[in-house]
Amino acid sequence: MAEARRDRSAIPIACAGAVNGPAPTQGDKRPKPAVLVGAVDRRAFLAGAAALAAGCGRDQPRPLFSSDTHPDGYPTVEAVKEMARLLRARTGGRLDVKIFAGGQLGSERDTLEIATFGGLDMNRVNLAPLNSIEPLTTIPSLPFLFRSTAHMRRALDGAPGEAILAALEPHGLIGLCFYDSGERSFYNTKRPIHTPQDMRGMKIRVQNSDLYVAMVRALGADATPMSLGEVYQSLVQGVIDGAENNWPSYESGRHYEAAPYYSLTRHVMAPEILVMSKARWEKLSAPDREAVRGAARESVPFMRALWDRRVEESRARLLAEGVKANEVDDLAPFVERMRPVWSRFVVTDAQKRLVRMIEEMADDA
Ligand code: GTR
Repeated sequence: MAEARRDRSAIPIACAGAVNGPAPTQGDKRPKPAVLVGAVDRRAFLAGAAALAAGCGRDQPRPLFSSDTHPDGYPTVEAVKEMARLLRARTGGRLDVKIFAGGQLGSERDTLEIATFGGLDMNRVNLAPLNSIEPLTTIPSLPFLFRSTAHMRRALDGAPGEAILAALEPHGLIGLCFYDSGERSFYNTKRPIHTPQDMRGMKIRVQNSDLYVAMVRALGADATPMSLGEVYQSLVQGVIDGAENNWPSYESGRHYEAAPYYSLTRHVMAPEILVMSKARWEKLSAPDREAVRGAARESVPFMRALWDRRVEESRARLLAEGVKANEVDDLAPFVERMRPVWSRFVVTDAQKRLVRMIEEMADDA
């Protein structure tokens, strides 16, 4: 965060297509060590953008710069590529998106802050780092809220989703669409988890969100917030004992190599979100805004199909690699301990309304 703050004054609105930012490594499915690479690339990105911003002609086409913590090939990155394809088709190639994948521009929290101030055009993040910015984003992150994937999709495609996207605008962000992130479960280096007692005293990495800290503490474990790019090393070095994520991220970050016990608690189904900086949005004409929003929304079914396939592929591959996955026969003790965090994080009337709306929705999509 401190780094993002320092950089802020130097961050221009990204402009023109010729910024020589670092190209995502094609075909490299492994995440880059975001902490090390990110710092260097971010400087290069900002320096390049600053140099070009000065000489950028008004009608010169300029791609929207978009960040993603995941590497090329991951469903979220492929979804934004699809969005870019639709956008190009709709605007005769005038509008395009350049994706900086693999956490090249920094952690989700840092890049969100940069987007908020207009230094980055678009960002694909999980809802977690938005929890401290907008309370409504906390709702889909609540443990054991969604009853099924269909229920989650229905809520996000409907009025609750619209309310969350709209709530971001006062924070300098335009919510474009939600992408799937599946079910998150705990994994660790030590043993299978069947009951909360199995997690006692374990150091569990969480995303930068007070809600996630509270969830893990409620289970009797120690919560350690850190960015995704730091998790692999921290597991290897024993700084943490475990973390929680969906199958594709557990695979893609190679966390399974160090933490082979994956226990299917399925405690959270918080989605991903694609946001745009309001500063950049306001520079678009009304038809261009429509094209951007339309392309983002139309990339959602594409992403979901990709996601469903990827979850199955990741699961099958990791089981074949020897990951020790276990079902949790009795989830009740997890629900009992984690559910009380709702009352701490659902405090405003708008949040309560949203919870009610989601709970009353049917499961079928
Ligand atoms: C992934 C998600 C990322 C990030 C990551 C994490 O599932 O796609 O956006 O939130 O989890 O745990 O940091």
